Amino acid sequence: MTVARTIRKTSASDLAVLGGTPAFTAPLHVGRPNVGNTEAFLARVKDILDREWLTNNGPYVTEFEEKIAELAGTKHCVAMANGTVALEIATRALGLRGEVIVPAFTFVATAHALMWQGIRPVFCEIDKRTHHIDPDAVDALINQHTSGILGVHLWGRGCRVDALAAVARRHGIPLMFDACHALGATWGGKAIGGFGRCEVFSFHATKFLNTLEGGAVVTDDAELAEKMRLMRNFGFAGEDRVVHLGTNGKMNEISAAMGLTLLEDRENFQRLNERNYLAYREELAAVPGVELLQYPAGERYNYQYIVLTIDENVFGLTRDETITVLRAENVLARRYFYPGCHRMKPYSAMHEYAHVRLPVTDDVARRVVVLPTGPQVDPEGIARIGDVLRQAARHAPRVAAQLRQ
Ligand code: T4K
Repeated sequence: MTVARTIRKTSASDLAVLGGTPAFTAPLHVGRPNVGNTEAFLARVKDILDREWLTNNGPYVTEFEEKIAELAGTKHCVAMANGTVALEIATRALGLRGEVIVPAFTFVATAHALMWQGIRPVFCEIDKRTHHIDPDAVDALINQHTSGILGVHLWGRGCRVDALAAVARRHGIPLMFDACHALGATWGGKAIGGFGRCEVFSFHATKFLNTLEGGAVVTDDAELAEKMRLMRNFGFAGEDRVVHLGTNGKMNEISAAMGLTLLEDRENFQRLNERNYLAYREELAAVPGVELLQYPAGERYNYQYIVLTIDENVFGLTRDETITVLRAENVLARRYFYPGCHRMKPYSAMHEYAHVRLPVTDDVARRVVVLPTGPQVDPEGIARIGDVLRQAARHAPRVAAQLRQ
């Protein structure tokens, strides 16, 4: 545990950015991996080495797929090397081409997975309140080139599945989801994983459940699952029988061993993240100009993302100044997914995107701060982070003057 418990911030001069001692003795990262039971993981690794079966649909991958399908409430799970390859294979298996509508406020892999295979991502506006793709804006972007809709359950909260499904149905195009943040979450009481034609999870080190690197596509569609299984293994249907175009998207046994080990602790990680979220909610409730993105009651979440939006006119500091203040305290807050995919290369440099105007995305991307959670953080540490933000708000003119010098 890296929390330094000694430093309370009760005055301006306590702030590290104004010369005080940092609140934490070691850096608190956003995305510190959940590691789980090391012995259980190493026992599985030994088993893999003893068995001398390292990849290509080994027994741990198969078991991991069964457990993820169960959690997602789907008939099939196809484990992959990472979430990006899973997105690429899923969109290709669905036959998407031409244009696909995606939110611009997402990790750039959502867009790149399309562009990588010559599909044009059409960037869509989001809802200011939820940060999710806006179904009305999707509807307005559909034309004769549109082959699908790729919704994103950003921050692990389900986006407006029903409204998106209605748009997709009306236009007769497939709907799929980037559920990379949303393992273990529900929407309308039903597990995320079973919506649209398929959904994609990421098990990157920074995700709620990691397989070091990894991803998966879940679906109820047996034919689609079979196609994706071929695609992730070069199109091989037998030892020397290639029946499909394919790539190498396979998950290896060590990754699956990590995933299985962490699944055993999943509920503990979820409870710990929820405890942290509730502590942040209490701490930040009275900080002017700081709004915590809420996880509304009635659904299940993994609470992996603690997301703030800063109103600089009220808080007194810009988002980037707020991050500087936190980093001086060893709280390595991050700005995600800044500045939005439409403002990143290659998209921002392409004439097709020159006229894209997404004011809500721009505004949200300019104001979001993500804070650390997971086992490295506890309510006492969160109280320290609350102190920092309270003092920063109270003494904002002095802090701003120092930072703008
Ligand atoms: N769709 C969405 C919506 C996504 O969010 C993502 C991935 C994808 C698709 C694609 O899935 P993958 O192909 O990645 O499976 C991270 C991750 O690299 C990325 O997986 C993730 N989304 C994205 C939201 O965040 P960065 O730039 O924040 O990662 P990185 O590597 O700088 O790590 C962040 C912090 O975590 C570091 O400051 C330190 C800590 N860390 C990281 C690693 C890797 C550790 O403490 N230990 C570690 O092993 O992108």
